[in-house]
Amino acid sequence: MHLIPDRGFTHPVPSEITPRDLALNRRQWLAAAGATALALPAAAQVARPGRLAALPGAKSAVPGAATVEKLTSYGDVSSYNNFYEFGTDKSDPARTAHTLKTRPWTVSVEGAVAKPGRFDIDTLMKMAPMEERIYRLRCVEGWSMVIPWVGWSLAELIKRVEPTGNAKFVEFVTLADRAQMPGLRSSVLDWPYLEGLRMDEAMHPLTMLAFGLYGEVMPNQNGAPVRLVVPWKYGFKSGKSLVAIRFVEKQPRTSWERAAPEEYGFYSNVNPKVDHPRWSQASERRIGDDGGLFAKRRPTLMFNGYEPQIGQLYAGMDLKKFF
Ligand SMILES: Nc1nc2c(c(=O)[nH]1)N[C@H]1C(S)=C(S)[C@@H](COP(=O)(O)O)O[C@H]1N2
Ligand SMILES: [Mo]
Repeated sequence: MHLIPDRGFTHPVPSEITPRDLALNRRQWLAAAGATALALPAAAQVARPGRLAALPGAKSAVPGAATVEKLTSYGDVSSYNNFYEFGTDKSDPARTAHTLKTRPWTVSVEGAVAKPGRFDIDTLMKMAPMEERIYRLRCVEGWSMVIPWVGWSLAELIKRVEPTGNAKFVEFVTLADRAQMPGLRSSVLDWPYLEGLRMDEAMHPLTMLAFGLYGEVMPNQNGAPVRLVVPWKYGFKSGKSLVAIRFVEKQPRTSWERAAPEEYGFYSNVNPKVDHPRWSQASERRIGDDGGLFAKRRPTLMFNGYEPQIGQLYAGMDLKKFF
């Protein structure tokens, strides 16, 4: 194993990528780049921007936890956001989320578990070793980013709270505090922002609780102090600034399903073959690509490129019906 130490981080070098990873990545890369890239790009180098407190993560061993694509810049990741609690414009959260108080903060774990509890955020952060994971994020609106998150698999928490047989789904609840979140005055969504996963999706090692990005604690606008990241689903499944995680028997009715059931299904797996009623999902604009709005669009990959890791979760399911 060859690791390049860099300001406390470790990064994979190409010699660590297995032949299988390479084959998969190369196919995805060639497809995405329109077959123009013959050589794989160098492994991502994550340097801290030096804006917030350091939160280093070790290289993750989870398959799929590092794409070989160029990272979206910290500037773009932290200034082009969807976080409706802070306004509906992409530029609103970066401007207004400074009012979010991230300490003290607790995450309540409730419902069908043998060991429910309220976890103080600083205790929660120490529950498992921090890992750096480079995931694609694909928004249902047709843009995407590549973000180096810091956190660990949600499964670590789930195993500790011991779900009972009645735990079939997991609900994720975001803070809803009018004093801190100016966007709550608008009724675009039913607050609090509520999302959900099936139990096997929540347990999948790629599903992550993220506490930071780019080697630093999470910027408020990206969902400080803790958010979900589910890389094979449209971005809205990844709830920000979580205050509760609930284990339930019935499939949750998420905020987006309540707002527009024809447009946002419970599953919302990235799927280039199933269009949103208002937007084609066949291709995407990578934020930061040369040409801005006029940059060449990239083909969207099935399950956002994570099909080898998660495809079997949906074996036999009609993905048009369960969109
Ligand atoms: N609480 C909450 N979480 C949220 C949202 C939101 O409006 N509120 N927007 C979602 C959407 S639509 C996307 S694409 C991602 C964007 O995450 P990012 O700003 O970190 O890129 O956050 C998701 N999580
Ligand atoms: Mo989104």
